[in-house]
Amino acid sequence: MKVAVVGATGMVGEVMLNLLKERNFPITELLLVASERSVGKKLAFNGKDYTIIGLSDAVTAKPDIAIFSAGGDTSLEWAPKFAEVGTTVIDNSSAWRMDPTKKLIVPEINAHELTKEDKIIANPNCSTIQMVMVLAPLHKKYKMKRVVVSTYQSVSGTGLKAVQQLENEIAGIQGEMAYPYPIGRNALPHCDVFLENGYTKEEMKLAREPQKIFNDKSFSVTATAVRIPTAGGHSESVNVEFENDFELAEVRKILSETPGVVVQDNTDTNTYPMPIYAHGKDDVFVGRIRRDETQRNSLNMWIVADNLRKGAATNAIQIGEYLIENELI
Ligand code: A2P
Ligand code: 11C
Repeated sequence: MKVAVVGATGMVGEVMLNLLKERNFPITELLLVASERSVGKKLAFNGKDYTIIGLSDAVTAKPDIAIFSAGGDTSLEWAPKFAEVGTTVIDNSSAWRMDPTKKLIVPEINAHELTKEDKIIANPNCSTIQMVMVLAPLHKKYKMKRVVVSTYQSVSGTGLKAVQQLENEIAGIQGEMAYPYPIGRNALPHCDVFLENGYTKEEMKLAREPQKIFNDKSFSVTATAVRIPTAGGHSESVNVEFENDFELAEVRKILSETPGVVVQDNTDTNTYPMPIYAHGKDDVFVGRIRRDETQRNSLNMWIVADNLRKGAATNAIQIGEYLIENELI
C-alpha cells in the first residue's frame, strides 16, 4: 500500500507512525505530509529518513490510503481532493463525522458497514471511542436508555501547545498559553469551543457520535467535558440507565469477553483504570463497575484509554487494516 500520513509532525501523527511500524502495516511507499512550514524537513520512520512533502504533491502521488490528523480545516479542504484521485481517506478530525454521506467507524462495532465506495471515512472523537467500546456490548444485551458522562481529559487531546503549557507550569517557566487559564493544579470545564446551547463542542460530540456509530437514536447521552492536568489518557465517569435489568457479574463477564476492552475492577486490591497505566496501550480499560442504587437498571463505571492510541491513531489504523483485509481498497 502507498500510504500518506497527513499531519505526520503532530502529536497524533507521531503515534500513528509508531503504530504503523509496530503493527507491521503493509507499506510499499510512505508519504509524510505536513504544512508548508515543515515541507523539506526530514522525519525518521523505521530507521529511514523521509522528506516531508506538502498536500498538493501528496495528492499527485495518488496514495492508496491517506490517514489525516491535521485539523478539521485541512480535512475539509483536502480529503475530497484525495478521494477524487481514488485515495481512501481515514480522517481523524471532526470535519466529516456527522456528515450523513460519511461513515463514522469504530472497527469493533461497525466496520461491517464499510464498502469500496467509502472514500472518506471518519474516525470518532477520542472520548467517544473509549465510551462506545464499553457501551456497545452492554447496549446489545440490556438496551440503553440514557447515558450521563463526565470526562477528565488529558492535555495531549488539545495538542503540543497544551502539553508544553503544562510542562512550563510544572517547571515554573512563563510561556505560551493553550488555555485561557493555568491547567496545572486546575480543572477546566471547557474542552473545545462553546456552542450556542451552552455546551462545548466536545460535549456535543459525546452526545451525537454514539447514536451514529450504533445507528440508533433510541437512547440519549448528556455530557460534561473537563480538562485536567494529566499528560496522556482520558478518563470518564459514565452512568448508564438500561431498559432491562442486569447482574453485575454478567456485566463484568460481558466486558471481559469484549475484544479491545480490559476489566480492571477489584476494590480489595485498589485495582481500577488510571491514565498512567493506560498510557501507550491500545485497549480501553473499565473499572469501578457498580449498581447506581438511586435509579432502576442503572450502572456506574470508570473508563480510561490512551486518547492518542485507541482514541485516535489506533482506531484509524484498525480501519485501514479492516479495509485491506476485506479487499475494500
Ligand atoms: P506542521 O507541523 O507543519 O504545522 P498537532 O495537532 O499536534 O498540533 O499537529 C497538527 C499536524 O497537522 C501537524 O503535523 C501540522 O503540520 C499539520 N498541519 C497543520 N496545518 C496544516 C495544513 N494547513 N496543511 C497540512 N498540514 C497541516
Ligand atoms: C480533546 N477530543 O481531547 C479532543 C481532541 O474532535 O478530534 C480531538 C478533537 C477532535 O480535546
